[in-house]
Amino acid sequence: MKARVLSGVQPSGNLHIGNYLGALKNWVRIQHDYESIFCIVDLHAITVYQKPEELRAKILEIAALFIASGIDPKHSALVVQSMVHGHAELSWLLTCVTPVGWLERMTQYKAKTQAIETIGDGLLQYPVLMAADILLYQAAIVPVGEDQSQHLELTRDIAQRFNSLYGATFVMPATNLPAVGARIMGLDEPEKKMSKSAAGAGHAVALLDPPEVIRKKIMRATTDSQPGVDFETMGAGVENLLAIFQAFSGWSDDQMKPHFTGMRYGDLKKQVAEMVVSQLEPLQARYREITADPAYLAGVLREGAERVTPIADSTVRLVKERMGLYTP
Ligand code: AQP
Repeated sequence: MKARVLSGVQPSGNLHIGNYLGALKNWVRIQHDYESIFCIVDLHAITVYQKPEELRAKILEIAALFIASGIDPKHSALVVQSMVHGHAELSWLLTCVTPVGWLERMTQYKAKTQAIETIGDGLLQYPVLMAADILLYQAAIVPVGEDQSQHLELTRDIAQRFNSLYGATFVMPATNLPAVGARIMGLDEPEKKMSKSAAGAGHAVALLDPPEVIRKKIMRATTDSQPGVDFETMGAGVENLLAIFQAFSGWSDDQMKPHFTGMRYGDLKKQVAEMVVSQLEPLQARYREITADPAYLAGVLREGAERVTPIADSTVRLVKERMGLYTP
């Protein structure tokens, strides 16, 4: 039996090239080596307010983008998190073994709650729900961007704590980061990671941005005051543009260095923009085909939920038994 892979994306905004290079591209690369489950984690998205109609539309948009990016629904299960009850149920069971101090230490929790007056409990519980997503399927491999490394460590801590309290139950999941593109930075603020919720119009390239918008955003990206690319002294903005090029192209370091050394920033940006446009145009064409057939997408999501529900149910049952709940 193949080991299981699990990962997910929140339907909380426009998917960007950071999500693609940090997560989706890697999923596509490894999906056939494993039994693969990819989730649209809508229960995570509602930890901050989402307009209901927009959220419903976003869930389908993200599912279509998974397939357009190369996820093969005949092999990999595409799952809307809220369609499988085990996610929420296991999350509660794991909440009961998780010290609150572990959750308060999470950097994403601290960052997300900085600007909020009333902090919803869901934001604190977010990493427990993520642990539940992974442990529910006994996933061995979790391909994510670097920002999720801390949450993965916490998942292992929760699994270990549960195993030591109640006996060996959970597989320890390993973090799988892409070699290049694990942390794509904002084009306007290269010291901050590219993020769906950042406000700036030039911050992120969305996967569905038209070519002209992509070109404009990349040509306006923040660089530094040097005349051209110097791999020894470059600033974060230039490093980020090169990372974007390398992650999309698949070029090695040995190809990157001689090609870009000394190149003026205007030319660098043009080459990055054309690389991104050339990679996203076929993805966007596939997206349009998929969304032209809503019944197909609905079928993929129904079938995905049906495929994984027995796995989820058996884990929840095992956990309940281990904890001493009544399971006739
Ligand atoms: N900038 C990034 N570089 C590389 N990988 C990234 N990921 C996110 N941003 C980058 C990876 O994308 C996957 C899905 O992310 P998510 O939707 O679960 O939430 P997020 O990481 O919180 O994404 P955003 O874009 O920053 O959304 P908001 O602004 O809503 O918080 C994950 O594997 C993540 O590592």
